[in-house]
Amino acid sequence: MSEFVALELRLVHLPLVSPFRTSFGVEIEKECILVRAETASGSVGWGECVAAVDPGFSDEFNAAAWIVMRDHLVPQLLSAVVTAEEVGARLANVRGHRMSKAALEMAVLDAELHERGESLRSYLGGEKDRVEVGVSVGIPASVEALVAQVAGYVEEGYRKVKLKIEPGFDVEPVGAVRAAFPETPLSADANAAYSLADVEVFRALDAFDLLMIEQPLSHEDLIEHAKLQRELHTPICLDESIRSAADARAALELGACGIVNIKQGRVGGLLESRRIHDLARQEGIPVWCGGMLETGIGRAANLALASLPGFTLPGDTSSSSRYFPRDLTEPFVAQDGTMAVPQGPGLGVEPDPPRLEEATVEVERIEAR
Ligand code: SMG
Ligand code: MG
Repeated sequence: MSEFVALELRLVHLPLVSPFRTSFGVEIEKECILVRAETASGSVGWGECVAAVDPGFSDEFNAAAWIVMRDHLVPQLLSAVVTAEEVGARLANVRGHRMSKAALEMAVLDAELHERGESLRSYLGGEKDRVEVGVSVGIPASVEALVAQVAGYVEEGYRKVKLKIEPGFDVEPVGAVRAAFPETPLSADANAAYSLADVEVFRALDAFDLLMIEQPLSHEDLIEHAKLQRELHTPICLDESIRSAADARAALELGACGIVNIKQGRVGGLLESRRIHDLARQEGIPVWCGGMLETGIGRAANLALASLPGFTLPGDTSSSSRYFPRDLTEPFVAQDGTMAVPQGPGLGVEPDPPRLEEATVEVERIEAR
């Protein structure tokens, strides 16, 4: 339980090592909002908002997230004694904006856990010291370039390679990678780029022994995913379509997927993520931790989440060097396809002050009155 005296929003820009292209757009530079929460007793907590510059992955984007946090969410957390568990209910009068709410919950939780001296992993009920990780490969210029890139990642030891697909770049590239790497656990992520009329594409992908096909159809759909799933052997994994535990329950009841990708930002926070994990586990559905090209702050939260027992498939949490020439925190490094779960209080990491200053393009401090 903490009393918050100030919350600071920071817009940061970090160069990416290479552009990341998906079916909905390309990201050349990482831009995100960090939240710094300060309690009356002097503890500090950090949160990272997974929204991007454009409303491509979802309807959330940074400029809107900044306003909704500053004007509608942050004021409700200041001058009050709140626990992380209460953040969701306290912010429920604002509809949607889950990525913003998740960032604030993360900062509140980090501060609270620092006050208690407890790690996020322990708080969430994580059981693993290291978690299996994979890598997500953007759409490249050619199939040859893709195969070469995958070769490097396989060499690095990643336990799963996820290929981004879109209409016109699907069966051929996935087939080429499968032929070059017959043993590598592979998946394909369409980011909602197809419709049921494309069923033949998925029948063809079905032949490549993929671990899963991620979000083939509309970001708001469950029913058509259930229809498609009945046509395929490969499990469908839902990402964009699952924004809450209620969505997950509906998806499982409908048979819309066999696997769930959990991203704390997409579902409104770590606590909702745990509810989805618990539900899926009860239903015998595997989950894994997705990624949103987070800096070290968000990646620390992902690793803690991925240490829960139902996360039985490798996550999209790759080494810092996969994303940034220089991360905001100490770099994360995968070894033999696994990554250590931070053990210190809260997230167990914090931004390096000079690095953070260098990356910051805007700061706004909102104080309790
Ligand atoms: O964090 O390594 C990462 C990115 C993983 O592919 C990834 N994320 O749909 O799962 C997904 C995408 C969404 C982010 S696109 C910028
Ligand atoms: Mg995805």
